[in-house]
Amino acid sequence: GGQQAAAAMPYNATKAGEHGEAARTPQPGQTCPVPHPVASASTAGETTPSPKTGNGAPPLGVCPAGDLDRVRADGSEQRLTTNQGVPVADNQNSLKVGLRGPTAMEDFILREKITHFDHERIPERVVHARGSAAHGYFESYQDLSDLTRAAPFAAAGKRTPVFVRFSTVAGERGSADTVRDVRGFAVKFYTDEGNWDLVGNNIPVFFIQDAMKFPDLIHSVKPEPHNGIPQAASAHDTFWDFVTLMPESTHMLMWHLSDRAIPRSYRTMQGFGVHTFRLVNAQGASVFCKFHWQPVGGTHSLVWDEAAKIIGADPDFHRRDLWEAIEAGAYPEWELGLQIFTEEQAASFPFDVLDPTKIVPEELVPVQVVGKMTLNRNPDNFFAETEQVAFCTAHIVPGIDFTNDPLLQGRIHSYLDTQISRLGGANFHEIPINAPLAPVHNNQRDGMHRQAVHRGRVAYEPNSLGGGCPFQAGMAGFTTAFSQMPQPPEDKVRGKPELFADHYSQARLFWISQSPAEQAHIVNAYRFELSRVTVPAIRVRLLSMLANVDPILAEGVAQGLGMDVPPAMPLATDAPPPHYEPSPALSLLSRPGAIGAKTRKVAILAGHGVDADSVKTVYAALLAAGAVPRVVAPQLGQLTAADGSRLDVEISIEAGPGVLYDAVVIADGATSAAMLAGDADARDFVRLQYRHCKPMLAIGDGQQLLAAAGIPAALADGSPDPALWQVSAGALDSALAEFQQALGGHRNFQRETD
Ligand code: HDD
Repeated sequence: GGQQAAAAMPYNATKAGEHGEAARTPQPGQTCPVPHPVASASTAGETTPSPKTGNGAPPLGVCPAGDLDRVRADGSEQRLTTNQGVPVADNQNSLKVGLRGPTAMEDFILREKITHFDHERIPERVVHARGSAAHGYFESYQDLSDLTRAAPFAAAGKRTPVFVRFSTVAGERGSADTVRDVRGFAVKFYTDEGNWDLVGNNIPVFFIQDAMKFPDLIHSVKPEPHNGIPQAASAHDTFWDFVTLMPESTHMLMWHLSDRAIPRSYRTMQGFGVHTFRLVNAQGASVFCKFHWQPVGGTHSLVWDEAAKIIGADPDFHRRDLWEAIEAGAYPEWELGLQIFTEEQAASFPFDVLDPTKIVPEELVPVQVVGKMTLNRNPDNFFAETEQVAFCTAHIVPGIDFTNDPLLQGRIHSYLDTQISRLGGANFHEIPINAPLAPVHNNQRDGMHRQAVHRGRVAYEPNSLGGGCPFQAGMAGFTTAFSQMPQPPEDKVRGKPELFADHYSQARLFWISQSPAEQAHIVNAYRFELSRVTVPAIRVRLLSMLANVDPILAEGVAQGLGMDVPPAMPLATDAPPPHYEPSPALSLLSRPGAIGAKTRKVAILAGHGVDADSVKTVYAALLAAGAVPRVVAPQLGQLTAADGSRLDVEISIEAGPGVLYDAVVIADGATSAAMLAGDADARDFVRLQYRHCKPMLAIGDGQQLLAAAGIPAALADGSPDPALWQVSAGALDSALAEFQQALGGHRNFQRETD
């Protein structure tokens, strides 16, 4: 690896020695110098190798990495060996009986290598197969011991290591990132008192109310079993057949069809624990709690046309974004918010807090921010860490407890169980990424791939031969160990509480809380998804469901499908539905974020004859604002500017199309503008930037490209477009300041015509 090493070896000098008689007297193997780790590099540029892509591991940040040190392997300046540590002389040729003969059975080196390769794959996760993860830490803002004795909240400033995996749900491991889907948001806290996994999503509710229906839900959304189509999409018959027969999914569907399901970045999503949990303090007093992760960078999403095109342009869009932000030192951050309420308060709510298809509106119970999570280190190895990490909702620690939410209750079983088949046995907790930092001592023994070497005769309890150890931490109370909150017993029954039957009030709450642009996106998303459904009766059923949510919504979707709104689906309850006022917190636009232009990707379009000063001015200003500028041109190599100077092109338009950038600047220069105006890729670039409502700045002659691409100079009603700047070179400075300001707002939907 490494740029220098690659440059020093333009071809493989020992290749010739593998052939003919020379093969009987092999040359010494090649070695290459270890690349020098560059501390703050991004992987984006060709000239900026990252320590992650070289052999050397970077210096360790905060705590979590510490314990993986013992298992880190690094081959730099080492000789190649078999798995038994035997040095290997020739890694090119199998052992043959004569140069043209068959391969010898005794070639244990070949056989070991191939056998290992044959078994490299493990089963992918049955859901959430596609994901990406990073290390970091959670820092508590305050001492929360009055509410909970959970270790991460024990003191202000206390840091707990975390490993966080983001994922899509339906797609297979190799599917694209920007599909319409719920995103998983799973956090493993390595606390002083064992691992706590908060296995959440970026949407605070779920499709179903009871774990009994989970296999049905997933079977309906996964590729259809007869033909394996479609990949990573809910836009097909079986999904819509199922959910329209399950009216409890109405609320979740509103979120699923909103822009929440096509995030701009993992860094710009909220996360939610979904279920109501309990916090328990050292005295055994308990309150209910909902967990919220709030991105410091604000909540930003893609638009559907863009998301669909990114699937082709960069299927790793979210994975790359997370990786590059961390490599560049722009560490993603989320604040942890809690909604705390008592059992008595919960009893007064117009919904059941055990129902995972309901939120607790923030107007009813405000979110109190209690700490911040920072992701500051990429994994060293995708398989060892991201793939092998095992999250389990059953992993809670003293101070946190479950509630009787029937979806959560089923999950407590599922996650532990699924790891046994996915990771090949009951000892998956010993895989380094899963091992707690807290010590583990019990009498569980043996099993596949056991790593620990347990000492002594005693593997049972009670014992006297081991002095009674490991001893029970104490049944006396809540202070020394995990104890369940006592719950009064009830009769066994298969059924649901009465309030679970209200399927529409909160779906309506979500709808009336959205901005007009967000509402339009929801209508369009229903139109798209149901247009992909082939059975007309399913469309009718969906419309009869939406008729219970809101007439404008139902009418909009019906129009999009060329249908009339049918009579509303019968309700499951006679009880009058609760009334909710709009909740502004439910709109993505309510959380613009505090990072402004930081980490926004901005293309500077240029061709030969460009005005070098305009490029340099914009580049420097964007860098200073923390944005990520890239010189994008019709072809790689160098541009000859109007003043004869030369500029490096960072990526070609073909390889870096418009959907991959948050904004565009078109540089000044008559020849450059003419070159871009004549280039179909360049015209598409700005058309899509325009269509997707992104900030655009054209300097001087650069405006010619906008004209060639047919970009309107004003909005449809004749008013000026607030996200489009067409300026002379002289007016650049003030326009640039406004443009940078607009980067923080991400998009201007006033322009939208979809
Ligand atoms: Fe689940 C994985 C989140 C309901 C069964 N789930 C999984 C992951 C996330 C969630 C984030 C991926 C973890 C990772 O990155 O490795 N799941 C949720 C949320 C749910 C939910 C927020 C509802 C509130 N899940 C749910 C139910 C069941 C499962 C009701 C089963 C009864 N989920 C699983 C699983 C998975 C999983 C089969 C697949 C891979 C894994 O666990 O490790 O156990």
